[in-house]
Amino acid sequence: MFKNVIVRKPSKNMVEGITSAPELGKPDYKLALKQHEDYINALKSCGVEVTKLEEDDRYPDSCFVEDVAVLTRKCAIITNPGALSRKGEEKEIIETIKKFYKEDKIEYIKGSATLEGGDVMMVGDHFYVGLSDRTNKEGINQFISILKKYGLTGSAVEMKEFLHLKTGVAYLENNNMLVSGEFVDHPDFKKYNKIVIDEEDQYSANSIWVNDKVLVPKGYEKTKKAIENAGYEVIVVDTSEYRKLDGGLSCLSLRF
Ligand code: CIR
Repeated sequence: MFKNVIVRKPSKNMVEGITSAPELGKPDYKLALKQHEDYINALKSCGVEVTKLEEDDRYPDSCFVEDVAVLTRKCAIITNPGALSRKGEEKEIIETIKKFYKEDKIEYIKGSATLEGGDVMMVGDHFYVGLSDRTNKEGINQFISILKKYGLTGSAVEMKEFLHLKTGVAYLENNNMLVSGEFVDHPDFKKYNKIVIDEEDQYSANSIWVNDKVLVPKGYEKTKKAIENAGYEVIVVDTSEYRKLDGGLSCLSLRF
Protein backbone atom coordinates (compact mmCIF):
# COMPACT_ATOMS: atom_id res chain seq x y z
CA MET A 1 0.00 0.00 0.00
CA PHE A 2 1.16 3.54 -0.65
CA LYS A 3 1.01 6.12 2.13
CA ASN A 4 2.52 9.08 0.36
CA VAL A 5 2.57 10.79 -2.99
CA ILE A 6 4.75 13.66 -4.19
CA VAL A 7 3.67 15.88 -7.08
CA ARG A 8 5.00 19.12 -8.52
CA LYS A 9 2.76 21.89 -9.80
CA PRO A 10 3.37 22.38 -13.53
CA SER A 11 5.29 25.49 -14.54
CA LYS A 12 3.82 27.90 -17.08
CA ASN A 13 6.90 26.96 -19.11
CA MET A 14 5.50 23.47 -19.53
CA VAL A 15 4.41 24.63 -22.98
CA GLU A 16 8.10 24.32 -23.91
CA GLY A 17 8.35 20.75 -22.57
CA ILE A 18 9.82 17.92 -24.61
CA THR A 19 7.40 16.25 -27.01
CA SER A 20 7.49 13.62 -29.71
CA ALA A 21 4.00 14.63 -30.84
CA PRO A 22 4.05 18.35 -31.74
CA GLU A 23 1.01 17.70 -33.95
CA LEU A 24 -1.10 17.50 -30.78
CA GLY A 25 -0.36 21.19 -30.15
CA LYS A 26 0.96 22.98 -27.07
CA PRO A 27 -0.66 22.30 -23.71
CA ASP A 28 -3.24 24.78 -22.44
CA TYR A 29 -1.65 25.81 -19.13
CA LYS A 30 -4.88 26.71 -17.35
CA LEU A 31 -6.47 23.43 -18.29
CA ALA A 32 -3.30 21.58 -17.28
CA LEU A 33 -3.51 23.18 -13.83
CA LYS A 34 -7.10 22.08 -13.46
CA GLN A 35 -6.26 18.56 -14.56
CA HIS A 36 -3.41 18.53 -12.05
CA GLU A 37 -5.81 19.46 -9.24
CA ASP A 38 -8.21 16.71 -10.37
CA TYR A 39 -5.32 14.25 -10.40
CA ILE A 40 -4.40 15.21 -6.83
CA ASN A 41 -8.00 14.74 -5.71
CA ALA A 42 -8.16 11.33 -7.38
CA LEU A 43 -5.00 10.31 -5.52
CA LYS A 44 -6.37 11.59 -2.24
CA SER A 45 -9.46 9.47 -2.72
CA CYS A 46 -7.12 6.45 -2.73
CA GLY A 47 -6.12 7.30 0.83
CA VAL A 48 -2.66 8.77 0.28
CA GLU A 49 -1.17 11.94 1.71
CA VAL A 50 -0.16 14.29 -1.11
CA THR A 51 2.90 16.56 -0.88
CA LYS A 52 2.66 19.25 -3.53
CA LEU A 53 5.88 21.02 -4.53
CA GLU A 54 6.08 24.53 -5.98
CA GLU A 55 6.39 24.99 -9.72
CA ASP A 56 9.94 25.31 -11.07
CA ASP A 57 10.09 27.59 -14.09
CA ARG A 58 13.65 26.56 -14.94
CA TYR A 59 12.51 23.09 -15.96
CA PRO A 60 9.55 22.86 -18.39
CA ASP A 61 9.12 19.13 -17.69
CA SER A 62 9.45 19.33 -13.91
CA CYS A 63 5.83 18.35 -13.23
CA PHE A 64 6.87 14.84 -14.32
CA VAL A 65 8.41 14.11 -10.92
CA GLU A 66 8.39 10.37 -11.43
CA ASP A 67 11.53 10.64 -13.51
CA VAL A 68 13.82 12.21 -10.90
CA ALA A 69 13.63 9.61 -8.13
CA VAL A 70 12.76 6.00 -7.42
CA LEU A 71 11.26 5.50 -3.97
CA THR A 72 11.33 1.96 -2.58
CA ARG A 73 10.32 0.45 0.74
CA LYS A 74 13.97 0.37 1.79
CA CYS A 75 15.69 3.33 0.14
CA ALA A 76 15.31 6.33 -2.15
CA ILE A 77 17.34 6.59 -5.34
CA ILE A 78 17.85 10.00 -6.88
CA THR A 79 18.17 9.52 -10.62
CA ASN A 80 20.16 11.24 -13.35
CA PRO A 81 17.87 12.22 -16.23
CA GLY A 82 19.02 11.36 -19.72
CA ALA A 83 17.22 14.30 -21.35
CA LEU A 84 19.52 17.35 -21.55
CA SER A 85 16.87 19.91 -20.61
CA ARG A 86 15.98 17.84 -17.54
CA LYS A 87 19.49 17.56 -16.10
CA GLY A 88 19.51 19.21 -12.67
CA GLU A 89 15.82 18.59 -12.05
CA GLU A 90 16.76 15.70 -9.77
CA LYS A 91 18.58 18.05 -7.34
CA GLU A 92 15.33 19.87 -6.66
CA ILE A 93 13.63 16.82 -5.17
CA ILE A 94 16.34 15.90 -2.64
CA GLU A 95 15.21 18.21 0.15
CA THR A 96 11.70 16.76 -0.01
CA ILE A 97 12.97 13.17 -0.09
CA LYS A 98 14.94 13.91 3.10
CA LYS A 99 11.64 14.44 4.89
CA PHE A 100 10.70 10.81 4.20
CA TYR A 101 14.03 8.92 4.12
CA LYS A 102 17.09 9.06 6.41
CA GLU A 103 20.14 10.47 4.67
CA ASP A 104 21.98 7.15 4.74
CA LYS A 105 19.07 5.59 2.85
CA ILE A 106 19.26 8.07 0.00
CA GLU A 107 21.35 6.90 -2.95
CA TYR A 108 22.38 8.58 -6.19
CA ILE A 109 22.88 7.61 -9.84
CA LYS A 110 26.20 9.24 -10.70
CA GLY A 111 28.55 10.32 -13.47
CA SER A 112 27.74 9.35 -17.05
CA ALA A 113 25.12 6.85 -15.90
CA THR A 114 21.60 7.99 -16.77
CA LEU A 115 18.30 6.71 -15.47
CA GLU A 116 14.77 8.14 -15.43
CA GLY A 117 12.11 6.86 -13.06
CA GLY A 118 9.63 6.37 -15.91
CA ASP A 119 11.83 3.43 -16.91
CA VAL A 120 11.46 1.70 -13.55
CA MET A 121 8.55 -0.61 -12.77
CA MET A 122 8.24 -2.04 -9.27
CA VAL A 123 6.85 -5.55 -8.86
CA GLY A 124 7.13 -6.32 -5.15
CA ASP A 125 10.83 -6.31 -4.34
CA HIS A 126 11.88 -6.60 -7.97
CA PHE A 127 12.44 -3.64 -10.26
CA TYR A 128 12.28 -3.88 -14.04
CA VAL A 129 14.33 -1.18 -15.75
CA GLY A 130 13.88 -0.25 -19.40
CA LEU A 131 16.99 0.27 -21.46
CA SER A 132 15.68 3.31 -23.29
CA ASP A 133 16.92 6.50 -24.92
CA ARG A 134 16.86 8.05 -21.43
CA THR A 135 18.28 5.21 -19.33
CA ASN A 136 21.63 3.69 -20.25
CA LYS A 137 23.37 0.42 -19.33
CA GLU A 138 25.57 2.12 -16.77
CA GLY A 139 22.50 3.66 -15.16
CA ILE A 140 20.88 0.25 -14.89
CA ASN A 141 24.06 -1.31 -13.47
CA GLN A 142 24.39 1.38 -10.81
CA PHE A 143 20.71 1.08 -9.99
CA ILE A 144 20.86 -2.71 -9.59
CA SER A 145 23.97 -2.50 -7.36
CA ILE A 146 22.14 -0.06 -5.11
CA LEU A 147 19.10 -2.34 -4.94
CA LYS A 148 21.34 -5.29 -3.98
CA LYS A 149 22.64 -3.42 -0.94
CA TYR A 150 19.07 -3.33 0.34
CA GLY A 151 18.12 -6.91 -0.49
CA LEU A 152 16.12 -5.86 -3.56
CA THR A 153 16.59 -7.04 -7.13
CA GLY A 154 16.47 -5.51 -10.58
CA SER A 155 16.73 -6.51 -14.22
CA ALA A 156 17.16 -4.70 -17.53
CA VAL A 157 14.35 -4.81 -20.07
CA GLU A 158 15.27 -4.48 -23.73
CA MET A 159 12.96 -2.08 -25.56
CA LYS A 160 12.95 0.21 -28.57
CA GLU A 161 9.46 1.52 -29.22
CA PHE A 162 8.42 3.56 -26.20
CA LEU A 163 9.82 6.67 -24.51
CA HIS A 164 9.93 4.99 -21.11
CA LEU A 165 9.27 1.43 -19.94
CA LYS A 166 6.10 2.51 -18.17
CA THR A 167 4.81 4.29 -21.25
CA GLY A 168 3.85 0.81 -22.44
CA VAL A 169 3.42 -1.37 -19.36
CA ALA A 170 1.89 -1.02 -15.89
CA TYR A 171 1.84 -3.40 -12.94
CA LEU A 172 -1.52 -3.48 -11.18
CA GLU A 173 -0.43 -5.80 -8.34
CA ASN A 174 -1.93 -9.31 -7.84
CA ASN A 175 0.12 -10.52 -10.81
CA ASN A 176 -1.92 -8.34 -13.20
CA MET A 177 -0.14 -6.29 -15.82
CA LEU A 178 -1.30 -3.91 -18.53
CA VAL A 179 0.78 -4.43 -21.64
CA SER A 180 0.87 -2.79 -25.03
CA GLY A 181 2.97 -2.73 -28.19
CA GLU A 182 6.36 -4.36 -27.86
CA PHE A 183 5.56 -5.54 -24.33
CA VAL A 184 2.59 -7.75 -25.26
CA ASP A 185 4.84 -10.68 -26.12
CA HIS A 186 7.94 -9.56 -24.29
CA PRO A 187 9.65 -12.60 -22.70
CA ASP A 188 10.30 -10.71 -19.43
CA PHE A 189 6.58 -10.40 -18.73
CA LYS A 190 5.51 -13.93 -19.62
CA LYS A 191 4.50 -14.97 -16.13
CA TYR A 192 1.96 -12.22 -15.52
CA ASN A 193 -1.80 -12.12 -16.17
CA LYS A 194 -1.70 -9.77 -19.07
CA ILE A 195 -4.38 -7.25 -19.92
CA VAL A 196 -3.57 -6.35 -23.50
CA ILE A 197 -4.12 -2.77 -24.62
CA ASP A 198 -4.94 -2.26 -28.29
CA GLU A 199 -2.61 -0.26 -30.49
CA GLU A 200 -5.02 2.69 -30.73
CA ASP A 201 -5.43 2.83 -26.95
CA GLN A 202 -1.74 2.60 -26.21
CA TYR A 203 -1.65 5.79 -24.18
CA SER A 204 -3.89 4.15 -21.56
CA ALA A 205 -1.21 1.55 -20.78
CA ASN A 206 0.11 4.29 -18.54
CA SER A 207 -2.50 3.76 -15.84
CA ILE A 208 -1.58 3.51 -12.16
CA TRP A 209 -2.51 1.23 -9.28
CA VAL A 210 -2.96 3.14 -6.04
CA ASN A 211 -4.15 1.09 -3.08
CA ASP A 212 -6.40 -1.26 -5.03
CA LYS A 213 -7.90 1.46 -7.17
CA VAL A 214 -6.61 2.17 -10.65
CA LEU A 215 -6.37 5.61 -12.21
CA VAL A 216 -7.02 5.45 -15.96
CA PRO A 217 -6.75 8.32 -18.45
CA LYS A 218 -10.01 9.71 -19.82
CA GLY A 219 -11.19 8.49 -23.21
CA TYR A 220 -10.24 4.80 -23.02
CA GLU A 221 -13.47 2.98 -22.32
CA LYS A 222 -12.14 -0.42 -23.39
CA THR A 223 -9.16 -0.21 -21.05
CA LYS A 224 -11.41 0.99 -18.23
CA LYS A 225 -13.75 -1.98 -18.71
CA ALA A 226 -10.92 -4.49 -18.89
CA ILE A 227 -9.47 -3.19 -15.62
CA GLU A 228 -12.89 -3.23 -13.97
CA ASN A 229 -13.39 -6.80 -15.16
CA ALA A 230 -10.13 -7.70 -13.44
CA GLY A 231 -11.76 -6.56 -10.20
CA TYR A 232 -10.53 -3.04 -9.66
CA GLU A 233 -12.36 0.18 -8.95
CA VAL A 234 -11.37 2.62 -11.69
CA ILE A 235 -11.01 6.38 -11.36
CA VAL A 236 -10.90 8.25 -14.67
CA VAL A 237 -8.65 11.30 -14.86
CA ASP A 238 -8.31 13.65 -17.83
CA THR A 239 -4.65 14.09 -18.80
CA SER A 240 -5.10 15.55 -22.29
CA GLU A 241 -2.66 18.43 -21.71
CA TYR A 242 0.09 16.14 -20.40
CA ARG A 243 -0.35 13.74 -23.25
CA LYS A 244 0.81 16.56 -25.53
CA LEU A 245 4.18 16.25 -23.75
CA ASP A 246 4.32 12.43 -23.81
CA GLY A 247 3.35 12.45 -20.15
CA GLY A 248 0.70 10.45 -18.37
CA LEU A 249 -0.65 9.38 -15.02
CA SER A 250 2.46 7.67 -13.71
CA CYS A 251 4.86 10.46 -14.71
CA LEU A 252 3.02 13.03 -12.62
CA SER A 253 3.75 11.53 -9.21
CA LEU A 254 6.03 9.58 -6.92
CA ARG A 255 4.04 7.00 -5.01
CA PHE A 256 5.52 5.26 -1.97
C1 CIR B 1 9.90 14.14 -21.22
O1 CIR B 1 10.04 13.92 -22.43
O2 CIR B 1 10.78 13.95 -20.40
C2 CIR B 1 8.55 14.66 -20.76
N1 CIR B 1 8.01 15.51 -21.76
C3 CIR B 1 7.61 13.52 -20.46
C4 CIR B 1 8.07 12.68 -19.33
C5 CIR B 1 7.17 11.52 -19.10
N2 CIR B 1 7.57 10.81 -17.94
C6 CIR B 1 7.35 9.52 -17.73
O3 CIR B 1 6.91 8.80 -18.62
N3 CIR B 1 7.70 9.03 -16.57
